[in-house]
Amino acid sequence: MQFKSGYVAIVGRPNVGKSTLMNAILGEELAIVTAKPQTTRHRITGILNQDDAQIVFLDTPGYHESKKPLNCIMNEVVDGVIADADCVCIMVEAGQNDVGMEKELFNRIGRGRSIVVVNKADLVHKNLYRSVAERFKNDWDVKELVILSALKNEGVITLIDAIKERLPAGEPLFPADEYTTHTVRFIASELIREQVFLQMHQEIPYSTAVRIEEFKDATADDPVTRIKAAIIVEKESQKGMVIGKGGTRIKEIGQKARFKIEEMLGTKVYLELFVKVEENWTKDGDKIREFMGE
Ligand SMILES: Nc1nc2c(ncn2[C@@H]2O[C@H](COP(=O)(O)OP(=O)(O)OP(=O)(O)O)[C@@H](O)[C@H]2O)c(=O)[nH]1
Ligand SMILES: [Mg+2]
Repeated sequence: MQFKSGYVAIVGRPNVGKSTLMNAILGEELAIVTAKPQTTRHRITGILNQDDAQIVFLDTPGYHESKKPLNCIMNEVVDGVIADADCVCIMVEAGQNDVGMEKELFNRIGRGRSIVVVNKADLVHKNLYRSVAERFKNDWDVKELVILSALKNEGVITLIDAIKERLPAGEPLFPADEYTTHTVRFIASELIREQVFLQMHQEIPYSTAVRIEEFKDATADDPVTRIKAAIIVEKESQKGMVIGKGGTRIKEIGQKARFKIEEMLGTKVYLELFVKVEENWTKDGDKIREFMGE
């Protein structure tokens, strides 16, 4: 059997479960997941290593039609990933009615490279599966469709098999013992942003970015990873909200994020967080690109 390798994009509108699927496939909590839409802002690379294949998954920000600069740049990330991928999983929710935006993506990507992934199957009755599948087969003429539940990890292996059939023969693209290309520094910044998304509401998560200012690895002499990070907001009025009464909110964000960073690194972590205002950063293309880089 020939070894196969390639890039597989996961695209779709915000909140359909793209990051949950990638984590389920990898068996790792690599991409942050929250109940809020537009959680993912970067292209997140997760590598599945198997005996007969290496599949490099590219999780993407939710694609949508807002004209805000931050959203436009997030869409650019998706466009770039689509252009590079050998195969693209276009994800919709089982209960989703309007699939106009996804159809446009499907037309652009092409039938041969596309797999329609219908997620959140656990939320609809099994009797509906057939009509959901037929809709895409009849209206779109899809070549491959998989109905699954990323959250319950049901149907995921079927998807992996369908992907493998579409991948070209080739050598591994990355060392076989790695499940991501991201630095721990980047993942740490994401774990802090995840807590902001989980603990803050209204516009605050969407006005926030995280910048790691210092990252000192644990050593034999100092077995603690020392991280200093700024939570960036875009208005003075948001600063107090992130800090909270008597500093309680930022303390809670820090504690929860520290716990997850410790789990990832397997060392003790000292995490120092502070809040910084960078006026209107979500409207400034250069600033956004700085935060979208690693
Ligand atoms: N019931 C159910 N919920 C799911 C499933 N997959 C994901 N979710 C939930 O849907 C929400 C969004 O999941 P994400 O994985 O962050 O979705 P996403 O598509 O990556 O979202 P963005 O990054 O914002 O584009 C979370 O609350 C998940 O727990 C599923 O199969 N079933
Ligand atoms: Mg996501």
